[in-house]
Amino acid sequence: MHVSNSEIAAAFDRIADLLEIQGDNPFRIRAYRNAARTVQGLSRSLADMVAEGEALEALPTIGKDLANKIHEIVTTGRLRKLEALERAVSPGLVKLLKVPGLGPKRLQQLRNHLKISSVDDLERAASKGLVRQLPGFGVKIEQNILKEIRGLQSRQRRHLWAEVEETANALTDYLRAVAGVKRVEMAGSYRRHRETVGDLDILVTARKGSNVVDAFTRFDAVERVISSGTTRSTVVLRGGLQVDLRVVPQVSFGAAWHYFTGNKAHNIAVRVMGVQRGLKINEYGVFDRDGKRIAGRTERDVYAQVDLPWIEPELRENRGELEAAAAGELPRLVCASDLRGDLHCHTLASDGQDSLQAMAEAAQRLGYEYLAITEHSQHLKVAGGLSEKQLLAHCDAIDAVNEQLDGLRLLKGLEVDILEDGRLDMSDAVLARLDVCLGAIHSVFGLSRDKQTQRLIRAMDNRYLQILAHPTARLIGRRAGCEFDMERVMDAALARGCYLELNAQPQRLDLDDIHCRMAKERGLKLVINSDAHSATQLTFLRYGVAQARRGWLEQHDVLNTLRLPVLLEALRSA
Ligand code: DGT
Ligand code: CA
Ligand code: CA
Repeated sequence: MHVSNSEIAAAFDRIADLLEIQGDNPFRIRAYRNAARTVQGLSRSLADMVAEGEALEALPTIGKDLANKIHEIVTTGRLRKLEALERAVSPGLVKLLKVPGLGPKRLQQLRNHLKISSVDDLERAASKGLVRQLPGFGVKIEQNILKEIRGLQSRQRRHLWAEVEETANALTDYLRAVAGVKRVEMAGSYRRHRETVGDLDILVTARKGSNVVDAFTRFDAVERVISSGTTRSTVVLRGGLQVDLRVVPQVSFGAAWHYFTGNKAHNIAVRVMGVQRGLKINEYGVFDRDGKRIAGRTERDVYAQVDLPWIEPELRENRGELEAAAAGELPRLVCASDLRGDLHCHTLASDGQDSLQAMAEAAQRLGYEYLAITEHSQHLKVAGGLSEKQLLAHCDAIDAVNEQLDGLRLLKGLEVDILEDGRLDMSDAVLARLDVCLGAIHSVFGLSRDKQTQRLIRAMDNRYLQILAHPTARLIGRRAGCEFDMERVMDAALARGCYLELNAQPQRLDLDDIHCRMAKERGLKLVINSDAHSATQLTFLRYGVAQARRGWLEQHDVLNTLRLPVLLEALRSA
């Protein structure tokens, strides 16, 4: 049995929810929430730490009691405290807590007077005007509840970052063209480049009298206006994406941008640093003891007031970036222009949509030094996998294109299937002829943790395998990643001179940010690959770069920032 960090974090969050419904001590509730966040952000597996007898109390926010609970869940797979709470509280009530404005006290009233025990119950009662009759509720609160329930329903789905990119660009272009608008910037998880976003947050500065809020609600993709005032508005677009707009004065812009970029934990930590210096920091600015605004125009000014340099949005997750900033040890994050090529793409020869020639020309236009052509192997029949003979013929075709290319070198590669037992779906004799060999799992995702770990390590035992492609095989929102021991796989890769991929396909982004950081901490380089199935998809590399930045990666942590001769040398010694 292996209990993952996410499962432990989810258990703690759930305990916090249930305690809240019971009206328990707020400090205890916060302790569980903080612990959940700590656990979620760890790069090491708690189960492994327990197995190795490491002291969990050394972790921030984890005291003796929580350490015992982690121990219990890791060794028994159960948490008696949680089980007892689950028995005591009805499940519909847990969801009700998510309705903003409904504290545990009001929940009790709803339950006692109207027998409400689910979001649906509440919506029905509020629509019938029953909620307003309860002592302390009233019409206004009833309407708010209804509004929030509807918001909650539309907010439930998270959207892939890449899915909303076009909308975000269209909307900011549209707002920039509105009369009187001076500045338009994205904030929130979108600016932090999380792989998924709950909603979009946009900040605007405008001249007095500008009708920017009005214009916003008339954007052609708006389906429903949830709220609209003089300085803020919330709308839902077709397809269900919610967008929050806020109009802020120029003197506050930096403070507001910092606040609404988040994340919340980062904000709170910065605010605490302010308090330690006798300053009040909020979305309007930084204020001294006399309430005088001493900063707020730019983010840099806000950070400077707590003696920090400006911090890249991708790092703002309260995962150690504030400590690193204070110590002058922020990473110099990798950027798109550091990459010299791409080591994973497909052409018409397997399941790609463009010819070898078209892919090469596109890569040339992007200014790459190299592009590896890596079709599937025959085991993956649905994707037109190549037989040995077909692969050798394809290599000849690549050679022929290379003859005519200037500046760009096509590398002969393969995305070979890793079979269930860890063998590769191609003979060593053929693999020996390639420049690059990626190995990937495309089936039997559900092996036990041990078997999956062994499968991946055995694949890397093959001396020709250089890169483990989309290592967990997850599809965001659709398929959880395979269960295996990531630390062991990374150590095995290091020992064999292999590399792991950060696959940039927006629904994969595999490895994720936390795994990227885990690799970096071990000194394992990653390869950021587009896995393009068409010429236009080569530009997907930028999503991978964003994820790498969230994982604190620098230029030297990424293999394909190397010049071609150095890269080839690194691959040969793999
Ligand atoms: P999302 O939309 O779920 O992908 O995530 P965010 O980070 O975009 O969150 P959102 O849209 O709810 O709020 C945008 C930012 O506003 C958030 O990252 C931090 C800030 N913020 C929101 N609520 C609070 C709060 O209660 N306290 C503090 N300090 N900041 C908040
Ligand atoms: Ca947001
Ligand atoms: Ca928002």
